[in-house]
Amino acid sequence: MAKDVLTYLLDNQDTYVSGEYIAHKLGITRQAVSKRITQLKEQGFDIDSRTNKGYRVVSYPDVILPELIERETSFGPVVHFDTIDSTNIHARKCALDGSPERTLIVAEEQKAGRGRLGREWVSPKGGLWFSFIIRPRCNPASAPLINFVAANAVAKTVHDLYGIDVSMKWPNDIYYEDRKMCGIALLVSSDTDLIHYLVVGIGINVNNDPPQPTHTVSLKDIVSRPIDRNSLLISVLDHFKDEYAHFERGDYETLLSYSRSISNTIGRFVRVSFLGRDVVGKVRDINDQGALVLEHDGTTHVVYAGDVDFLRPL
Ligand code: BT5
Repeated sequence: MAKDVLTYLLDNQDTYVSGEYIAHKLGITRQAVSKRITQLKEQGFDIDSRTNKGYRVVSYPDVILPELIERETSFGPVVHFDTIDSTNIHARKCALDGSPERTLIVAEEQKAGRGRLGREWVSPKGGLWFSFIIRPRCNPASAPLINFVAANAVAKTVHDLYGIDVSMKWPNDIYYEDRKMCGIALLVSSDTDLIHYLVVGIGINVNNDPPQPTHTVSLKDIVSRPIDRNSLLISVLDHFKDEYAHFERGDYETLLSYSRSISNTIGRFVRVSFLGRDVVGKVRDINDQGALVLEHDGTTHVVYAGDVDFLRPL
């Protein structure tokens, strides 16, 4: 992302930055700086101006700020859209075009957001909808474990930032109590031995109204206040980096033991459906490949993919 007046203001949020300094750094006139400040104010930035001191950002609007994300995380370039079909689809195009690892696509709203198996993902303004590219050097069979990397990252983030305990419904949903707050969708491209790229798509209901209030929930309703989506995104990316380090080291035990600890699926009687086939049983564990281990009438079933329905309340 090209440097802009905003970059200098955000880099120095605790102090005032002079128009002259910014103009000098960017090679533009002071009038051009002042014009850009007016534009930013029109976009909802609260910028304090002081004679002889310069400018300081007091607060920013509820939009994702690529400059801030690039500065505060190890992810980027950040490509930001007001509206897009799906950040996953765009990230896949970028991956095919050779974009580097950790390229991040984020959109204020998606018109064709997608869940798994082509299902619709409702993505109005106010939510956090983003995708990024990774190229893990590992066997394609390990790719589903990235669901747990992402789920752990979201769960740890909301615990750290808001003190909320969420649970993970195998394999890719984050629930608050019995309502879905977040979904994760991976796009994987590989041959039999090697992963070419993986797109990690994460959707979190944040400041938006959730699509079906009895089944879904937004963070703003859990904490009863609006959420700073930039801080939320920064923290999820940070935690992702840490969880991904376990994965890259092959330390699946550390990764999965946290996932198991937040699982709402282990111990439940479930039906797992995949492409028209159902398996029913009590969930004993999530194994080291991330598969669900079910037991039914003394027989053990290992299920690698599917949708879980809980058959009995806890
Ligand atoms: C998921 O699929 O839960 C994965 C969702 C991933 C969305 C992100 S947003 C950024 C990136 N770009 C994309 O296009 N996608 C990713 P799945 O397990 O198949 O669940 C889909 C089901 O969740 C739908 O059939 C609905 O029942 C429900 N659903 C749809 N929109 C929702 C929302 N905003 N919040 C909670 N549940 C929703």
